[in-house]
Amino acid sequence: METNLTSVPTVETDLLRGQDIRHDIRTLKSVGELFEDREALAILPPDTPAYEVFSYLPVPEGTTGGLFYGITRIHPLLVGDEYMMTKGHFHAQTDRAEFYWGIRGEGILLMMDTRRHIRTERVSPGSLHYIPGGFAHRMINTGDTLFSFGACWPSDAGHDYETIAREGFPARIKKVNGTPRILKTE
Ligand code: M6P
Ligand code: ZN
Repeated sequence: METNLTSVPTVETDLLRGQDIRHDIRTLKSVGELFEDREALAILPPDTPAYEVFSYLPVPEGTTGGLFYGITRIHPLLVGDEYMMTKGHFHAQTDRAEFYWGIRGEGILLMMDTRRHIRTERVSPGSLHYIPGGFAHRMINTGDTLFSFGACWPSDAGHDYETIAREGFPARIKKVNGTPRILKTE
């Protein structure tokens, strides 16, 4: 008996294609509150794309035992002297871990545990990063080109954005004399 092959998504370097792929564009307007320099933010067009997320969510959000896959592309933008970054989040199910890996360009992974201790890793094409449960995570584009990274996380992890929106991370990544610096703020 013959049966049809199921069509699957395709990964093309830092693009995810297929009928079940979600594509979200986050504009400067939606991430503006992350940045320290509000005057620098005010002169940039609010609808400028800040970063894009392609995601493949093959099971419903919240499913135990499933996995999600994503590719994020952070545009090379500076708000004042601060590099473009993701919002960053803890997982709603705090013990859930995640893998990130570098695909294109250069960046920094900023992680923070619940005691607000930070850990940073340099991200470049091919680098692999394990984010343990209980660590908030944010990616920062520290280069002059598009920075893309992959992600794989449990489908019941969820996103807690509120804690970061309220308390932030205790470090900012800025361009100082032409190079990225990790500046602790507390
Ligand atoms: C990765 C994953 C996603 C996340 C995205 C953007 O692809 O961690 O879960 O949504 O990065 O990061 P954030 O949600 O923090 O803006
Ligand atoms: Zn995550």
